[in-house]
Amino acid sequence: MVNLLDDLAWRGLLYQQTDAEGMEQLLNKEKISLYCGVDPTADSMHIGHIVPLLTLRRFQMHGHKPILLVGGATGMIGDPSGRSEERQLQTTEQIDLNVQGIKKQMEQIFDFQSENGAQMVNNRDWIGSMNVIEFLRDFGKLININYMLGKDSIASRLDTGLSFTEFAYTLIQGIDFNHLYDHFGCRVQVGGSDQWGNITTGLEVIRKTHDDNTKAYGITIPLVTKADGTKFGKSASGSIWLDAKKTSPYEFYQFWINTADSDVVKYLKIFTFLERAEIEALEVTVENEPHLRKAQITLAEEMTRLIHGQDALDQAIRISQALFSGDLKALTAEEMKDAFKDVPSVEMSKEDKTIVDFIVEAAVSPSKRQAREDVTNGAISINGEKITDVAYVVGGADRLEDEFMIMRRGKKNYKMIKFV
Ligand code: 629
Repeated sequence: MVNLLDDLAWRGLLYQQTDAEGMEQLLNKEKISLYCGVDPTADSMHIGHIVPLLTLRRFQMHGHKPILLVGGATGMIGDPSGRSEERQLQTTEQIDLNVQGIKKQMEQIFDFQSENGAQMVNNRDWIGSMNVIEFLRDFGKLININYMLGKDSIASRLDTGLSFTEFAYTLIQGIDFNHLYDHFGCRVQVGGSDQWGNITTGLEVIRKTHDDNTKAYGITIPLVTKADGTKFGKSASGSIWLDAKKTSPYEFYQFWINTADSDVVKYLKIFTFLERAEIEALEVTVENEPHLRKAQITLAEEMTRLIHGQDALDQAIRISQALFSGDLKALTAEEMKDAFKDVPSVEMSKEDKTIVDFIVEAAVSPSKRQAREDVTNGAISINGEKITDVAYVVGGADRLEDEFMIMRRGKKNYKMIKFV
């Protein structure tokens, strides 16, 4: 088996380390517990969250034990790291719902059964009951204001404004690390590069409350970037969520399929569990036969299977193929709705109309004359069925779920008609 740290380095997953040598020695000596936290700012995680989690899974595959922290307490405050503005507080009810959503997703990604099975914790269990005097006497005293002001997340906000609440956030995360160190034997915290300040606060708390033989470590993972300089993890319709209701498996699959050649090998390393030899073989295909997009297809398959399962992946592939070949009849109404979510749409009434009137009103063809020509030429189809008769009357049978229709003109011009 490959060495874990060598593998992480090869994948480009190591950004900063508090003590690289010390951690290497520790990992060579024993199986450890390590943690990463996610705050319940939404009811689902998005793909930006999963890089550190997948990294924890890589540790787990090498025998280490992941502790997955959901921030039921920190979520009530809001991490200022990497943000230029004060956050809006969320209600406790919303946070509780979000915690449930995030927990479910973590359960899908990790193995909880084996000897080093993952364990989930919620920092509300130890922070929630801490009173303010305890907080200030036991922990506030350990950390100097000067030390706090040196942190990026704090220094960068001194001009624009930072409440005491968000200022104190880093110490709460520090108390978490200390708590997990004491009660779960947790030795390492992993996070994205924005978490460096919070991770080192934790090490400071541990150092100040323990003797010299105690040692904990922090590592951060680089921000995932795109070669063209635009932000990773967004599509035309916004963030790429793990929740299938927010980002359908088909959209999720398409997101990865659309990865640029200049990014795809990097993403295979960061996101998949494929081995080095397999990734290097795919790298050759990007050079020699980029038009086949083998690397993108593999990436999309691996990611969709990991997050949504084999069935959802099969469905995403079927939708993609139907769109590519134009054979929409192979799709269910549900799949059509999903596949055409982002094409231009128009609202129309349910009144019966001839095909010619219909396509003019839907602005599929610019004029009646053109519409007649398009129909006769076989350029028009409804839900994948060609219409060549200019006298055809569009009616109820053409509406899917009595609600919508997909009209196509020519090879690739799709329009979604919504009936109102
Ligand atoms: C208590 C809370 C802890 C440890 C961590 C935390 C959450 C942390 C945070 N993380 C980001 C989040 O939750 O805010 N303070 O949205 C997010 N994280 C994953 C990566 C990240 C980071 O969940 O670390 O860098 C994104 O890639 O922004 O005891």
